[in-house]
Amino acid sequence: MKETILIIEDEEDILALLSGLLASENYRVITAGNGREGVEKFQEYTPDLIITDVRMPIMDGIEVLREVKTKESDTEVIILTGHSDEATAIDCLRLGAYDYFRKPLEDIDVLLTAVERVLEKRSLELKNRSLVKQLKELSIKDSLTGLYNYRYLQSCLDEEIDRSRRYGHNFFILMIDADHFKDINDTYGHLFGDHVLKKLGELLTTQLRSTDRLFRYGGEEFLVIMNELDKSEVVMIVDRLMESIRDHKFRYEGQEAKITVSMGGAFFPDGACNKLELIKMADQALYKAKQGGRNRFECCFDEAIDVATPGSEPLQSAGMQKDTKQDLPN
Ligand code: GH3
Ligand code: MG
Ligand code: MG
Ligand code: MG
Repeated sequence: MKETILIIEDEEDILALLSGLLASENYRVITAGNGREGVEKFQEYTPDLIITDVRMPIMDGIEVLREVKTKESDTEVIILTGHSDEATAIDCLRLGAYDYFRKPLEDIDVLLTAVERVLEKRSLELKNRSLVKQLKELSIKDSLTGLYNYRYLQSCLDEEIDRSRRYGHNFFILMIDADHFKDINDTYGHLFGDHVLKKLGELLTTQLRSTDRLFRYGGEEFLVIMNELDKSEVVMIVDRLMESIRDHKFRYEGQEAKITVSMGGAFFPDGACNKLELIKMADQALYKAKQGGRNRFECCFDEAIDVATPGSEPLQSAGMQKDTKQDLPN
Protein backbone atom coordinates (compact mmCIF):
# COMPACT_ATOMS: atom_id res chain seq x y z
CA MET A 1 0.00 0.00 0.00
CA LYS A 2 1.32 3.45 -0.96
CA GLU A 3 0.51 6.81 0.65
CA THR A 4 -2.83 7.77 2.19
CA ILE A 5 -5.01 10.14 0.17
CA LEU A 6 -8.15 11.78 1.53
CA ILE A 7 -10.69 12.80 -1.12
CA ILE A 8 -13.30 15.37 -0.07
CA GLU A 9 -16.07 15.82 -2.64
CA ASP A 10 -19.84 16.24 -2.40
CA GLU A 11 -20.52 14.99 -5.94
CA GLU A 12 -20.80 11.26 -5.54
CA ASP A 13 -19.87 10.31 -9.11
CA ILE A 14 -16.62 12.30 -8.98
CA LEU A 15 -15.84 10.87 -5.53
CA ALA A 16 -16.39 7.33 -6.83
CA LEU A 17 -14.32 7.95 -9.98
CA LEU A 18 -11.34 9.39 -8.10
CA SER A 19 -11.34 6.91 -5.25
CA GLY A 20 -11.58 3.97 -7.68
CA LEU A 21 -8.75 5.33 -9.77
CA LEU A 22 -6.41 6.06 -6.85
CA ALA A 23 -7.21 2.77 -5.13
CA SER A 24 -6.34 0.95 -8.35
CA GLU A 25 -2.96 2.74 -8.21
CA ASN A 26 -2.55 1.14 -4.79
CA TYR A 27 -3.01 4.29 -2.71
CA ARG A 28 -4.86 3.99 0.57
CA VAL A 29 -8.00 6.05 -0.10
CA ILE A 30 -10.19 7.73 2.53
CA THR A 31 -13.30 9.68 1.49
CA ALA A 32 -15.51 12.43 2.90
CA GLY A 33 -18.67 14.06 1.49
CA ASN A 34 -18.18 17.57 2.89
CA GLY A 35 -15.55 19.81 4.46
CA ARG A 36 -16.48 19.14 8.09
CA GLU A 37 -16.26 15.39 7.63
CA GLY A 38 -13.05 15.96 5.66
CA VAL A 39 -11.40 17.85 8.53
CA GLU A 40 -12.43 15.10 10.95
CA LYS A 41 -10.87 12.46 8.72
CA PHE A 42 -7.77 14.59 8.24
CA GLN A 43 -7.33 14.66 12.03
CA GLU A 44 -8.03 10.95 12.34
CA TYR A 45 -5.83 9.67 9.50
CA THR A 46 -3.25 12.46 8.92
CA PRO A 47 -3.19 11.68 5.20
CA ASP A 48 -0.20 12.44 2.98
CA LEU A 49 -2.42 14.22 0.47
CA ILE A 50 -5.91 15.72 0.41
CA ILE A 51 -7.77 16.23 -2.85
CA THR A 52 -10.67 18.53 -2.07
CA ASP A 53 -13.53 20.13 -3.90
CA VAL A 54 -14.10 23.84 -3.19
CA ARG A 55 -17.88 24.20 -3.20
CA MET A 56 -19.44 21.85 -0.71
CA PRO A 57 -22.19 22.04 1.91
CA ILE A 58 -21.46 22.53 5.65
CA MET A 59 -17.79 23.47 5.16
CA ASP A 60 -16.10 24.41 1.89
CA GLY A 61 -12.69 23.37 0.54
CA ILE A 62 -11.02 26.69 1.37
CA GLU A 63 -11.84 26.27 5.02
CA VAL A 64 -10.47 22.73 4.84
CA LEU A 65 -7.25 24.07 3.28
CA ARG A 66 -6.94 26.76 5.99
CA GLU A 67 -7.50 24.17 8.69
CA VAL A 68 -4.81 21.87 7.25
CA LYS A 69 -2.23 24.59 6.74
CA THR A 70 -2.70 26.24 10.15
CA LYS A 71 -2.08 22.87 11.83
CA GLU A 72 1.46 22.97 10.39
CA SER A 73 0.87 19.48 9.06
CA ASP A 74 2.92 17.88 6.28
CA THR A 75 -0.25 17.07 4.38
CA GLU A 76 -0.31 18.39 0.82
CA VAL A 77 -3.53 19.69 -0.74
CA ILE A 78 -4.79 19.57 -4.34
CA ILE A 79 -7.94 21.58 -5.13
CA LEU A 80 -10.79 20.68 -7.49
CA THR A 81 -12.78 23.65 -8.78
CA GLY A 82 -15.67 24.42 -11.10
CA HIS A 83 -15.10 26.54 -14.26
CA SER A 84 -16.21 29.77 -12.61
CA ASP A 85 -13.84 29.46 -9.66
CA GLU A 86 -10.49 30.49 -11.24
CA ALA A 87 -9.92 33.33 -8.74
CA THR A 88 -10.73 31.05 -5.84
CA ALA A 89 -8.25 28.50 -7.15
CA ILE A 90 -5.49 31.10 -7.22
CA ASP A 91 -6.36 32.10 -3.65
CA CYS A 92 -5.97 28.44 -2.73
CA LEU A 93 -2.45 28.34 -4.20
CA ARG A 94 -1.60 31.38 -2.10
CA LEU A 95 -2.92 29.58 0.96
CA GLY A 96 -0.51 26.73 0.30
CA ALA A 97 -2.32 24.31 -2.03
CA TYR A 98 0.06 22.43 -4.33
CA ASP A 99 -2.08 22.63 -7.48
CA TYR A 100 -5.66 22.93 -8.70
CA PHE A 101 -7.71 21.12 -11.33
CA ARG A 102 -10.87 22.21 -13.06
CA LYS A 103 -13.94 20.04 -13.22
CA PRO A 104 -15.06 18.16 -15.20
CA LEU A 105 -11.75 16.31 -15.06
CA GLU A 106 -10.98 15.89 -18.73
CA ASP A 107 -7.54 14.33 -18.58
CA ILE A 108 -7.36 12.16 -15.52
CA ASP A 109 -3.71 11.22 -16.23
CA VAL A 110 -2.64 14.81 -15.63
CA LEU A 111 -4.20 14.66 -12.18
CA LEU A 112 -2.52 11.31 -11.51
CA THR A 113 0.87 12.74 -12.51
CA ALA A 114 0.32 15.69 -10.17
CA VAL A 115 -0.51 13.28 -7.36
CA GLU A 116 2.68 11.30 -7.96
CA ARG A 117 4.77 14.45 -8.19
CA VAL A 118 3.45 16.10 -5.04
CA LEU A 119 3.89 12.89 -3.06
CA GLU A 120 7.46 12.55 -4.29
CA LYS A 121 8.21 16.18 -3.38
CA ARG A 122 6.70 15.61 0.08
CA SER A 123 8.69 12.45 0.66
CA LEU A 124 11.94 14.22 -0.33
CA GLU A 125 11.14 17.13 1.98
CA LEU A 126 10.48 14.76 4.88
CA LYS A 127 13.72 12.87 4.21
CA ASN A 128 15.66 16.15 4.08
CA ARG A 129 14.11 17.33 7.29
CA SER A 130 14.98 14.10 9.04
CA LEU A 131 18.57 14.29 7.72
CA VAL A 132 18.93 17.85 8.97
CA LYS A 133 17.61 16.70 12.36
CA GLN A 134 20.06 13.78 12.42
CA LEU A 135 22.95 16.05 11.48
CA LYS A 136 21.99 18.54 14.16
CA GLU A 137 21.82 15.73 16.69
CA LEU A 138 25.25 14.44 15.60
CA SER A 139 26.78 17.90 15.81
CA ILE A 140 25.87 18.23 19.50
CA LYS A 141 26.73 14.67 20.58
CA ASP A 142 29.98 12.96 21.44
CA SER A 143 30.49 9.85 19.32
CA LEU A 144 32.01 7.58 22.00
CA THR A 145 29.58 8.17 24.87
CA GLY A 146 26.54 9.56 23.03
CA LEU A 147 26.51 12.40 25.58
CA TYR A 148 26.33 16.07 24.66
CA ASN A 149 29.70 17.40 23.52
CA TYR A 150 31.93 20.31 24.50
CA ARG A 151 30.63 22.56 21.74
CA TYR A 152 27.02 22.14 22.81
CA LEU A 153 28.05 22.73 26.43
CA GLN A 154 29.32 26.16 25.46
CA SER A 155 25.99 27.23 24.00
CA CYS A 156 24.04 25.67 26.90
CA LEU A 157 26.17 27.59 29.40
CA ASP A 158 25.60 30.82 27.47
CA GLU A 159 21.85 30.21 27.56
CA GLU A 160 21.88 29.23 31.22
CA ILE A 161 23.83 32.34 32.22
CA ASP A 162 21.45 34.47 30.18
CA ARG A 163 18.46 32.92 31.93
CA SER A 164 20.08 33.26 35.33
CA ARG A 165 20.73 36.95 34.77
CA ARG A 166 17.20 37.54 33.52
CA TYR A 167 15.28 35.58 36.15
CA GLY A 168 17.75 35.67 39.01
CA HIS A 169 18.03 31.96 39.68
CA ASN A 170 21.17 29.96 40.38
CA PHE A 171 22.53 26.95 38.61
CA PHE A 172 25.32 24.57 39.43
CA ILE A 173 28.05 22.97 37.36
CA LEU A 174 29.87 19.83 38.37
CA MET A 175 33.13 18.85 36.73
CA ILE A 176 33.99 15.16 36.97
CA ASP A 177 37.41 13.75 36.13
CA ALA A 178 38.35 10.06 36.25
CA ASP A 179 41.26 9.44 38.61
CA HIS A 180 44.51 8.00 37.25
CA PHE A 181 42.82 7.15 34.00
CA LYS A 182 46.12 6.88 32.21
CA ASP A 183 46.85 3.87 34.44
CA ILE A 184 43.58 2.25 33.34
CA ASN A 185 44.64 2.54 29.71
CA ASP A 186 48.16 1.38 30.47
CA THR A 187 46.97 -1.61 32.48
CA TYR A 188 43.93 -2.80 30.54
CA GLY A 189 44.35 -1.22 27.13
CA HIS A 190 42.76 1.72 25.35
CA LEU A 191 39.64 -0.21 24.28
CA PHE A 192 38.93 -1.12 27.88
CA GLY A 193 39.39 2.58 28.72
CA ASP A 194 36.89 3.51 26.02
CA HIS A 195 34.40 1.07 27.47
CA VAL A 196 34.86 2.55 30.96
CA LEU A 197 34.20 6.06 29.67
CA LYS A 198 31.05 4.92 27.88
CA LYS A 199 29.80 3.05 30.93
CA LEU A 200 30.72 5.93 33.21
CA GLY A 201 28.51 8.20 31.09
CA GLU A 202 25.64 5.71 31.48
CA LEU A 203 26.18 5.39 35.23
CA LEU A 204 26.14 9.14 35.69
CA THR A 205 23.03 9.47 33.52
CA THR A 206 21.09 6.96 35.61
CA GLN A 207 22.06 8.70 38.85
CA LEU A 208 21.25 12.22 37.69
CA ARG A 209 17.80 13.80 37.56
CA SER A 210 16.07 13.99 34.20
CA THR A 211 16.49 17.79 34.19
CA ASP A 212 20.28 17.63 34.71
CA ARG A 213 22.33 17.82 31.53
CA LEU A 214 25.47 15.73 31.21
CA PHE A 215 28.28 16.55 28.79
CA ARG A 216 31.56 14.91 27.88
CA TYR A 217 33.84 17.84 28.61
CA GLY A 218 37.00 16.28 27.24
CA GLY A 219 38.93 12.98 27.29
CA GLU A 220 38.08 11.47 30.70
CA GLU A 221 36.23 14.55 31.92
CA PHE A 222 32.51 15.12 32.23
CA LEU A 223 30.42 18.11 33.21
CA VAL A 224 26.88 18.38 34.54
CA ILE A 225 24.64 21.45 34.49
CA MET A 226 22.04 21.31 37.25
CA ASN A 227 19.15 23.67 37.87
CA GLU A 228 16.74 24.01 40.71
CA LEU A 229 18.88 22.69 43.49
CA ASP A 230 20.28 24.07 46.70
CA LYS A 231 23.60 23.37 48.30
CA SER A 232 22.44 20.51 50.50
CA GLU A 233 20.99 18.77 47.45
CA VAL A 234 24.37 19.11 45.74
CA VAL A 235 25.92 17.18 48.59
CA MET A 236 23.32 14.44 48.31
CA ILE A 237 23.69 14.10 44.55
CA VAL A 238 27.48 14.16 44.64
CA ASP A 239 27.49 11.51 47.37
CA ARG A 240 25.22 9.30 45.30
CA LEU A 241 27.36 9.74 42.18
CA MET A 242 30.61 9.06 44.01
CA GLU A 243 29.22 5.95 45.63
CA SER A 244 27.75 4.44 42.49
CA ILE A 245 31.03 4.94 40.60
CA ARG A 246 33.14 3.61 43.44
CA ASP A 247 30.95 0.50 43.74
CA HIS A 248 30.77 -0.28 40.05
CA LYS A 249 32.83 -3.02 38.48
CA PHE A 250 33.65 -2.09 34.92
CA ARG A 251 33.84 -5.27 32.84
CA TYR A 252 34.97 -5.66 29.27
CA GLU A 253 36.21 -8.68 27.35
CA GLY A 254 37.06 -10.72 30.42
CA GLN A 255 38.77 -7.92 32.30
CA GLU A 256 37.40 -6.08 35.31
CA ALA A 257 38.36 -2.85 37.10
CA LYS A 258 37.07 -0.29 39.53
CA ILE A 259 37.68 3.43 39.26
CA THR A 260 37.18 6.58 41.26
CA VAL A 261 36.53 10.13 40.16
CA SER A 262 37.29 13.57 41.53
CA MET A 263 34.74 16.34 41.28
CA GLY A 264 34.78 20.10 41.39
CA GLY A 265 31.66 22.24 41.56
CA ALA A 266 30.65 25.86 41.30
CA PHE A 267 27.40 27.82 41.44
CA PHE A 268 26.48 30.62 39.11
CA PRO A 269 26.46 33.49 39.91
CA ASP A 270 28.24 32.87 43.27
CA GLY A 271 31.62 34.45 42.74
CA ALA A 272 31.58 34.05 38.95
CA CYS A 273 30.32 36.80 36.69
CA ASN A 274 30.76 35.02 33.38
CA LYS A 275 31.20 31.63 31.74
CA LEU A 276 34.99 31.60 31.83
CA GLU A 277 35.06 32.46 35.51
CA LEU A 278 32.49 29.82 36.30
CA ILE A 279 34.45 27.09 34.51
CA LYS A 280 37.64 28.32 36.13
CA MET A 281 36.05 28.07 39.57
CA ALA A 282 34.88 24.49 38.97
CA ASP A 283 38.27 23.64 37.49
CA GLN A 284 40.07 25.04 40.52
CA ALA A 285 37.80 23.07 42.83
CA LEU A 286 38.55 19.94 40.82
CA TYR A 287 42.27 20.66 41.00
CA LYS A 288 41.93 21.00 44.76
CA ALA A 289 40.15 17.63 44.93
CA LYS A 290 43.01 16.06 42.97
CA GLN A 291 45.61 17.72 45.17
CA GLY A 292 43.72 16.58 48.24
CA GLY A 293 44.15 12.94 47.31
CA ARG A 294 41.50 12.32 44.60
CA ASN A 295 38.24 10.36 45.00
CA ARG A 296 36.65 13.45 46.55
CA PHE A 297 34.56 16.53 45.90
CA GLU A 298 35.46 20.17 46.31
CA CYS A 299 33.27 23.15 45.74
CA CYS A 300 33.49 26.91 45.81
CA PHE A 301 30.54 27.74 48.01
CA ASP A 302 30.10 31.26 49.30
CA GLU A 303 28.54 30.39 52.57
CA ALA A 304 29.81 27.66 54.79
CA ILE A 305 27.48 24.71 55.04
CA ASP A 306 27.62 21.72 57.27
CA VAL A 307 25.77 18.74 56.03
CA ALA A 308 26.11 15.15 57.05
CA THR A 309 24.86 12.52 54.65
CA PRO A 310 23.77 9.09 55.87
CA GLY A 311 26.54 6.54 55.90
CA SER A 312 29.30 9.02 55.20
CA GLU A 313 31.62 11.36 56.99
CA PRO A 314 30.19 14.83 57.68
CA LEU A 315 31.13 17.29 54.99
CA GLN A 316 33.42 20.01 56.12
CA SER A 317 32.05 23.47 55.73
CA ALA A 318 35.13 25.39 54.69
CA GLY A 319 35.66 24.67 51.02
CA MET A 320 33.20 21.76 51.28
CA GLN A 321 35.88 19.15 51.34
CA LYS A 322 34.84 15.58 51.71
CA ASP A 323 37.28 12.85 52.51
CA THR A 324 36.44 9.50 51.05
CA LYS A 325 38.21 6.21 51.21
CA GLN A 326 40.73 6.00 48.43
CA ASP A 327 39.73 3.16 46.16
CA LEU A 328 42.41 2.71 43.60
CA PRO A 329 41.72 0.83 40.40
CA ASN A 330 42.75 -2.78 40.65
P1 GH3 B 1 44.34 12.35 37.17
O1 GH3 B 1 43.86 11.56 38.31
O2 GH3 B 1 45.31 13.39 37.55
O3 GH3 B 1 43.21 12.93 36.38
O4 GH3 B 1 45.13 11.33 36.24
P2 GH3 B 1 44.79 10.87 34.78
O5 GH3 B 1 45.71 9.79 34.40
O6 GH3 B 1 43.34 10.57 34.68
O7 GH3 B 1 45.02 12.20 33.99
P3 GH3 B 1 45.91 12.53 32.71
O8 GH3 B 1 45.45 13.88 32.26
O9 GH3 B 1 47.34 12.35 33.01
O10 GH3 B 1 45.51 11.46 31.64
C1 GH3 B 1 44.23 11.37 31.10
C2 GH3 B 1 44.14 10.04 30.45
O11 GH3 B 1 42.86 9.85 29.86
C3 GH3 B 1 45.15 9.88 29.33
C4 GH3 B 1 44.33 9.65 28.12
O12 GH3 B 1 44.89 8.70 27.26
C5 GH3 B 1 43.04 9.14 28.66
N1 GH3 B 1 41.95 9.39 27.73
C6 GH3 B 1 41.47 10.58 27.33
N2 GH3 B 1 40.47 10.38 26.41
C7 GH3 B 1 40.35 9.05 26.27
C8 GH3 B 1 39.50 8.23 25.45
O13 GH3 B 1 38.64 8.70 24.68
N3 GH3 B 1 39.65 6.89 25.55
C9 GH3 B 1 40.57 6.33 26.37
N4 GH3 B 1 40.65 5.01 26.43
N5 GH3 B 1 41.39 7.08 27.14
C10 GH3 B 1 41.29 8.41 27.09
MG1 MG C 1 -18.98 20.65 -4.88
MG1 MG D 1 41.69 15.07 32.98
MG1 MG E 1 41.89 12.12 35.06
